[in-house]
Amino acid sequence: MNTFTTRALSVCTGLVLGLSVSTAAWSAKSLEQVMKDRGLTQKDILAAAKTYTPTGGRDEYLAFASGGQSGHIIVYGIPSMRILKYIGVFTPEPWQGYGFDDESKAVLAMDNPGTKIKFGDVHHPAFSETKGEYDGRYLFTNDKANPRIAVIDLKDFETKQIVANPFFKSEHGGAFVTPNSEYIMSAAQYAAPLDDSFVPLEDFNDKYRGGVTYWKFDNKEGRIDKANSFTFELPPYSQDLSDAGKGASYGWGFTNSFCSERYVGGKGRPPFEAGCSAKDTDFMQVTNWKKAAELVAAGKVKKVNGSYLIPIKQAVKEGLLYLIPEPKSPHGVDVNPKGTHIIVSGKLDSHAWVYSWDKIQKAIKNKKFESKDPYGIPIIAMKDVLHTQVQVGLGPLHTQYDSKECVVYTSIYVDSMVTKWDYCKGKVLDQIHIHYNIGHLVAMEGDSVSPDGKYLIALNKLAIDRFNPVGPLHPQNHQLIDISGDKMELLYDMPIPLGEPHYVVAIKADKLKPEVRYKSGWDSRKDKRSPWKTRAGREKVVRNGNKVDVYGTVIRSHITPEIIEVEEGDTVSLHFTNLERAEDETHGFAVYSQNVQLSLEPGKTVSATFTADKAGVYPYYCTEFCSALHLEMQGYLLVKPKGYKAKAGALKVGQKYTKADFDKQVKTNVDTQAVIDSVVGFITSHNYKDFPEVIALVEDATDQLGFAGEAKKKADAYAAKGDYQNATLWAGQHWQYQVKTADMGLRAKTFLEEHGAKKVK
Ligand code: RUQ
Ligand code: CUA
Repeated sequence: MNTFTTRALSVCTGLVLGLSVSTAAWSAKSLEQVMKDRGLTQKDILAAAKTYTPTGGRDEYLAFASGGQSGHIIVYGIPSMRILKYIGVFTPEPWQGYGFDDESKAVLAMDNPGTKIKFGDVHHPAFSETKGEYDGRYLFTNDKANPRIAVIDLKDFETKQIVANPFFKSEHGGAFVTPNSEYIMSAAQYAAPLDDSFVPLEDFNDKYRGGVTYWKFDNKEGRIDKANSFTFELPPYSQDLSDAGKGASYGWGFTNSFCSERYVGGKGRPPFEAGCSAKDTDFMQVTNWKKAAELVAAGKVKKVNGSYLIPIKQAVKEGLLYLIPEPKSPHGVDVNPKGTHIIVSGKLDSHAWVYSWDKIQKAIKNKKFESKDPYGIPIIAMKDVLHTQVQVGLGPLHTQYDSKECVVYTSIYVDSMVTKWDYCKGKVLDQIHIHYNIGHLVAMEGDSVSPDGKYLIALNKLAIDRFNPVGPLHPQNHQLIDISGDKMELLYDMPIPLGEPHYVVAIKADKLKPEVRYKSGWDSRKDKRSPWKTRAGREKVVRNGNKVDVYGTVIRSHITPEIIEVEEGDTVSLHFTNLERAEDETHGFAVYSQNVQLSLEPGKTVSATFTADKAGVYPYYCTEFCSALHLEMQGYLLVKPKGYKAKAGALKVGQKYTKADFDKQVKTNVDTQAVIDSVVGFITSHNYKDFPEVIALVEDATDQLGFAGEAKKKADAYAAKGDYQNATLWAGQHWQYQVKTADMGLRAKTFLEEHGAKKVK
């Protein structure tokens, strides 16, 4: 029996044995027994049944959590709470080659010369929207520390663009999206001069400023259009979160502030926290982006340092900017799905305040203001626009909307709970205790015009005793809550071991249609064919002075070229294209001591540029276990000393092959072909064309078989010349391709068997 059939058979017997063992284990212990052994209650079992996702099962929603100081986005499924991916956004992420290949380095360097800044403080992710519904195309998020916004394409879950705010020195309140992704809102937090100059704190009131930027999003290009974005200059009130109006309030934006006292601590004065929480109210800033955009388009807004800036004076004159008092040190501002009400919570108040857009609009229309702030901005009296005020608990922060009208959930920081309440009638409906100190919370599609309800996730700031201790730095705790009934039910604790997620957005999983492969030779960061795209058989090395470009390819299980020779001092650019079309056949690429780690998903082309400044031997290899011969996916970069003369004579072979070796390999290949034929027979005798997954596998298998044919031709040609050394090696390569073909074939066959394929002939 040849090696391949032995392997296939042993896999089969392993499966059968495995099954019988686990069946025995299942039947040996009853559910009651397991519950008793693990101390589980009926309620636990019910919670488990609501979240447990059997092998192969998928989640109904996908959550995208900000990764806080990690600079990443974390993707997980709901209700299983299984982490699916970390997306590198503001921080290099080697698994995805992010920040290690030339293409993604360029993303991290956008508005960041020399990639000096290597981290981001990610706070608020937001989905792109169409008519106020999440459309599953893009995700935006902010960096609070180095005021930036990133665009992530949900076709491949990769970061495509980063833009830095032209005016701010910090940016907490972003990203918030207008209903058709016309603009992405992001507000400053800590007031500062709007340019990079030094301004003494004595001039705080006059020269320090805040603001809110409306980044124009080009929906066709999928990129932020910096040139047509604009910023409202705002007073030095620390702007906090924003939300875009929708429905009734479409065209407007709402931005909180705290420290409207304009207090500056330090130098022996009481700290910021005392001075910033002295007044009973702060200001909500109401901005009209639609009218502002018209002014910009009409050429009526001036550019400052290359970007549109609407001075406070102009905004007031044009009726674009208003203030409304809101509760002490507010945090969240959340517009309801219809856009008729706005809920604001004051961190130092126990109430959530509901404002009526209808009343706000009337006050603006009738020019009914109670006064002006020191910067001349009209202030609308709170009593004129308040709908209701509800006692929800101590330290309310953020509010999420349910699918049921008027029902909302507010996170209560100090009391560590979630309050469910009715903002129309102004009454509390239910409360649930969580562990500990909740910040944000999210309901399914909770920021859209049609929230789904169903689940709520509490993003707790502290985990304390919830998980096995792992040192002084604890993971974060996301708690899953069932909100489908009248009473909220806590279902699950999920540790998040990466940064501090501030906010999560959750989208129905079937709205996302990520691709499984790129068009061949694709530069994923620029979304177009790479100039370095290389096809099989066209690999080459091009030297230009001391610049060496390597056009290479990778495929199971070899890297071409396998030997790269350069000279000490050369600038080397490696450009690799993954030739695979098979799903999940990603190859990696690392070179000894060059800080190179590429991730080559099927079809992708990426580059790595470095200076070969030291003569030596540098092995390189594939970093993803991609096939049985993954470890053999290797090569050598030889950096020759200047003026090096090659030795005479050919490479000495480590092993010699004879006709007998060749014949033996040929026999193996014939036997393997028989296995392939039988698998192919099985597939083609079934309705495999009804299964797109199988079609893809068959295509890949056919590809591999094509390569096998080419290798066989070479083997036969060498054999005909009596060169059994090369004939045996090429016959071996033929067998390698056969194994890959069979691997694909068997995967397809198993899939058909498991998915009830029908016999057609
Ligand atoms: S934050 S806990 Cu959105 Cu940065 Cu509220
Ligand atoms: Cu390719 Cu391992």
